[in-house]
Amino acid sequence: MSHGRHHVPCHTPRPPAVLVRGTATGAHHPLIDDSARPEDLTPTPPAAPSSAGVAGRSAASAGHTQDGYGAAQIQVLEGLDPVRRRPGMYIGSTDTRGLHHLVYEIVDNSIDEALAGYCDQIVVTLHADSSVSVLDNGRGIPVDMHPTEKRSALEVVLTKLHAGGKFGGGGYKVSGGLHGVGLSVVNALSERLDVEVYKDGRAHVQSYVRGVPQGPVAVAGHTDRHGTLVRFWADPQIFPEISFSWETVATRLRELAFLNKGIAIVLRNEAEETAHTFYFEGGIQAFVKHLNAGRNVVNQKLFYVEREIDTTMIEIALQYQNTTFTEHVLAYANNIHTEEGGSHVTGFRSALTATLNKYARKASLLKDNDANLSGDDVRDGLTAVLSVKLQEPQFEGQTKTKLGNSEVAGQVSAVLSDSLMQFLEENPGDARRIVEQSLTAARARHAAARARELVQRKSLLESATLPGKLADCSERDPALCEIFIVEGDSAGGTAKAGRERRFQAILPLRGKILNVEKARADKILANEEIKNLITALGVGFGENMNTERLRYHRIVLMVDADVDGSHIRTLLLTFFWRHLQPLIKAGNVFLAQPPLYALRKGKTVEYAYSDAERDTKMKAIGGKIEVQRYKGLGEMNAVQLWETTMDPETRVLLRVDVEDTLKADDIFDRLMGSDVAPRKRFIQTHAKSVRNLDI
Ligand code: 1YM
Repeated sequence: MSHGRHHVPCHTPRPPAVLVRGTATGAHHPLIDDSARPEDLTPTPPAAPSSAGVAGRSAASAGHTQDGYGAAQIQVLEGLDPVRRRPGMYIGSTDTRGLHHLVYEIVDNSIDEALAGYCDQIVVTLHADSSVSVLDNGRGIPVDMHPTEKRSALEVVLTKLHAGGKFGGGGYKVSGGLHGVGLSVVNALSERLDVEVYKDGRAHVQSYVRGVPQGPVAVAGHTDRHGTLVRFWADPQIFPEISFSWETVATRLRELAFLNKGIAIVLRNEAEETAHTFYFEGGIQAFVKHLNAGRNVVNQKLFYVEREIDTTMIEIALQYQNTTFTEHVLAYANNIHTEEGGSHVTGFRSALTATLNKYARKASLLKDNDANLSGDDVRDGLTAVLSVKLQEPQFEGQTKTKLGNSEVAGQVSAVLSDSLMQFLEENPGDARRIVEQSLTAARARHAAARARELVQRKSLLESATLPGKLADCSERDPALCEIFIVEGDSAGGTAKAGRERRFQAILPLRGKILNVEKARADKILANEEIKNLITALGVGFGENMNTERLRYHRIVLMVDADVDGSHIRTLLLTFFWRHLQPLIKAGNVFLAQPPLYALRKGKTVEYAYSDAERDTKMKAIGGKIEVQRYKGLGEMNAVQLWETTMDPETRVLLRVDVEDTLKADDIFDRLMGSDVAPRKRFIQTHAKSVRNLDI
């Protein structure tokens, strides 16, 4: 980091050590204790600032017109007039937010001085009279005569809107949005402002009223200290409310202390005689720890890098947590919280994603066939602070909190890629835990995407024409219509031949349909059988599903009474439960109950739907009975199928009715998810316990 801005030339003659007070405004100088003689002047240490910083001085008075000050005053008034007329342009607003901005503008000057390497202490005092003072132990604002302005540099800084820019160049003007014009803006919006500069063994003082100097810079006495003290009284003509909030100021000072490690920032409350010091040796590392306090962290060792690249200072700290699965990435450019992101955030994100993927593949945590982790995946549970400091920040966006400098993206990305890869390789345990957290996020993301894509596909499905395989009924009133979803083309053929065509439709499904529990939306909807089913039912799919368009009020699943059949039934039920749940809840879904046995004696045939029924019926019939076990629907002819399974007069249908939906969710999860063991157990326990008889 380069040091300092250009010095104001020091060879110009110093202004006479004259104190101007009791001027036309009649304002009292709050920093001056007239009772003390100049020899008594004892400098107070920077850490304990007070208005006693200058304890006394010789009082010589000078009239404005005598030293030609009048003209300068008019000039100043005109110079700062735009600020007083349109304060919002300079500080955003004149509400309490804008009011607090005044403090930050001054503190920013001290921070700049600290970043230039000349200052390590800043003391902010909230005074009992609603004024605020800021003291730093930097070099002190130059007080030499300005060569062209014919006034002291200090006065120029406090009265010229673009003084900061003019004096600057070189080093970092890191501070906020006003780029060095901060002091003059605060001065313009203050009912009064006093400044003291401790420099070269002297204390220089000057006082302003609404931006107008009440005299030239005066030497008030001797001092060993160095630094700048600015105390201001916000102008009630500008601000409806002029009292400051300790909490608000403390929050910003804490943030600044995090962002600028090694600077001690003290906040004093004069009325309550309290003081709080914000000082973080670790800087943004401490910031991340603070953000993650009370959370369960994933990587024990925090990642941290600080590097300068092409005059851009880059600092990144990050640590994953799994207490909440949200992303907390705070990005700053020149100490400004860039809420709208920008180039530094872009570089950060791309490097994080690329590096974690690269590492995950290298460490075989991602296999060749696995898709890359996405940006969202790698930011799940991430807590990070990214701080860049650059020479000429460009702020864009709605609220001017988006960093525009495009070169910063590559700089941040280069620094992070490099250092993060090294960190992961040196801390394999933490690295594995981070990647695993991202992998978990990826799985969750896929599940969510499934749901989203369903919605997007709905229009496609709604416009489709009825599937060719559907043997539709002629009745148009859905309340009177039934559809049999039949396993296999051959059983489909039999059902078609046996049905009552007027109100019964048949849709044959070829083989096993897709297990929707394990497939993503795109795959589900690419599945021909499922597409046919959805179009036949007519209700659409996803978010805009409309059950009122249901074309058949009875949906009957008709499968073989064997293992394959029960599997197909489970697959269908899973699909209905996951994607057409309202139909189940409305009681539209049924299971056909084909008989397990045909019991023949001579020309009469009886059917049994269970082993128990078979035994009872055989006893009742008596004699020699031919028992046929149906292994599939295909073993029945059309008439038999009609009589046993489809005829509303004689058939038995089971209505699918799920009372406890949460439990059902869990069951389908275990039944159809990727874990095999629970599925096996469940099927073995429940396969034969379907009850809930209807019709
Ligand atoms: C309580 C507010 O303003 N501190 C401060 C400001 C300046 C310097 C040091 C400073 C800067 C430079 C050289 C330089 C400023 N100087 C100027 C200007 N605290 C507070 N501390 N010497 C001292 O940048 O080269 C503007 S701000 F323009 F006069 F140099």
